[in-house]
Amino acid sequence: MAHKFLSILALAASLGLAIPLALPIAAEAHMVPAPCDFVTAGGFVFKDDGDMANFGAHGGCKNGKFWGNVNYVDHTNQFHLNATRITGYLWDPADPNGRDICGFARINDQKQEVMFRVHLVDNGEPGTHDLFGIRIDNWYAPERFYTVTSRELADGNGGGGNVQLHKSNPSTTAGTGFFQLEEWQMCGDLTTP
Ligand SMILES: [Ca+2]
Repeated sequence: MAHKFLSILALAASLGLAIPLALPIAAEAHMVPAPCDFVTAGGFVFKDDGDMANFGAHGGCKNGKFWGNVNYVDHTNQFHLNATRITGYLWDPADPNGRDICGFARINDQKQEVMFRVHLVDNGEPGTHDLFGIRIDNWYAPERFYTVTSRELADGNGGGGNVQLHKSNPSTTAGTGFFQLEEWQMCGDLTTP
C-alpha cells in the first residue's frame, strides 16, 4: 500500500496537483486567511458559570505581517491571558462580519506560551449583538481546552462593549504566501470557539 500511495503522489506531482494531506482540522477547512482589513474590540461576556470575563482584542494584517494583540481576564479562575504573538487572522466567507485571531500568549507570568483563538463578530453599533468567544490550549489534562463559546457581549443586554470591523487601508497589506496559509498553520488544532 505504501508504495502505491507514493506512486499516486508522484503522479499527482508530475501533473502539478496539490495533494491534501490529513490535517488536524478537517471540519473547519472553510476558514481561510481573512482579507487584509482589521478588527478592534473590547468589552465583557458572561461565561457559562455566569461570571464576567473581560477582553480586549485587535487583529489583522499590517505591512505584510499578522498584527494584533489579545488580552483576556477570567476573574473566577484568576488568570490573565496576554498575547505574545499573532499567527493568524481568518474568516469564513459565509460569515462576513466575523474574524478569528490566532496566536500565542502567556497566562499570568507562566514561562510557557499557550495557543489561543478568539472569534469576534461585528453586528453593528452599539455592540449589543456583537459576539466574542475564546479557546485556549492549556496543554494539560483533563480539560485540554479552555473554551468560552461565542456569545453576545453582556448577554445582549447592552453596555458590554463593542467589536468594530475596519476597512482595509494602505498599511493593511498581506505578506508573501499569506493567502496560501492553511488554518492549521495559523491556529494549530484550535477550532473556532
Ligand atoms: Ca460593533
